Amino acid sequence: MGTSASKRLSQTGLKHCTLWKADRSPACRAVMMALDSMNLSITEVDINIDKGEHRTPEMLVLNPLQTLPVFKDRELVLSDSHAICTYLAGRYCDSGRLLPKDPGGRSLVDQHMHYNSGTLYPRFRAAAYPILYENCNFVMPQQIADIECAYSDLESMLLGRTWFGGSWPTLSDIVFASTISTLNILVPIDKNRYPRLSSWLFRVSEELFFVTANRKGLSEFSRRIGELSQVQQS
Ligand SMILES: N[C@@H](CCC(=O)N[C@@H](CS)C(=O)NCC(=O)O)C(=O)O
Repeated sequence: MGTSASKRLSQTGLKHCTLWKADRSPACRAVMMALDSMNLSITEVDINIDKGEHRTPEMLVLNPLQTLPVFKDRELVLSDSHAICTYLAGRYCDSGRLLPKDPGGRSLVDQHMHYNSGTLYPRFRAAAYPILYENCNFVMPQQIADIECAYSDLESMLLGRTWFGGSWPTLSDIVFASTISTLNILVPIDKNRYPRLSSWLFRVSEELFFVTANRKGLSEFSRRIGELSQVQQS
């Protein structure tokens, strides 16, 4: 377990906030991208999931669900990446750039976060966890089919749009960027079948927040999956 101030882009320091995270985790990377996108620096504590550091008595007091990320701002403790991103954007980003202030724009971002939480993320877990934790060395056919089905949904959602939530990257794109870039390791996105999704992934990968806060953990995930499975790593 190691503690540091986040030093990716780090401009406005919020000393009273702490994030417990593992770079390999897409949910943690979403929060890290949101922080970098707002140029916020907080205390970060690296947790080793493989060593069970997220299950220590101290961590269980903060989050009985035994998942990461966990976030604390003074007395407030949050343990869901979507809630953390929304809180940070609502509390510390006045412009409404990441989380639109108008009810329509805000609902669209909420809708995407529900899709991420309710559909994409469970499909990520179903594909990755047997490899990470159960000695399976491939992505199972049903999981591949479910992920392809999600790619098809996402391709439709991008019709006529450059970004998911608006004319610029919002929390929708940040939250999707972490999950979809990770799914792409497990089931590569075919650019002929999903041209809009693959262009969007290329576009979002060029954003500074992705470079500073997603790439390293994504490589770590890719390397780990490569060691444990027959999934081809690019
Ligand atoms: N809905 C939660 C999901 C969090 C979650 O499942 N985190 C994973 C890491 S990606 C975790 O902590 N897994 C614990 C484990 O692998 O034992 C969120 O978005 O924060």
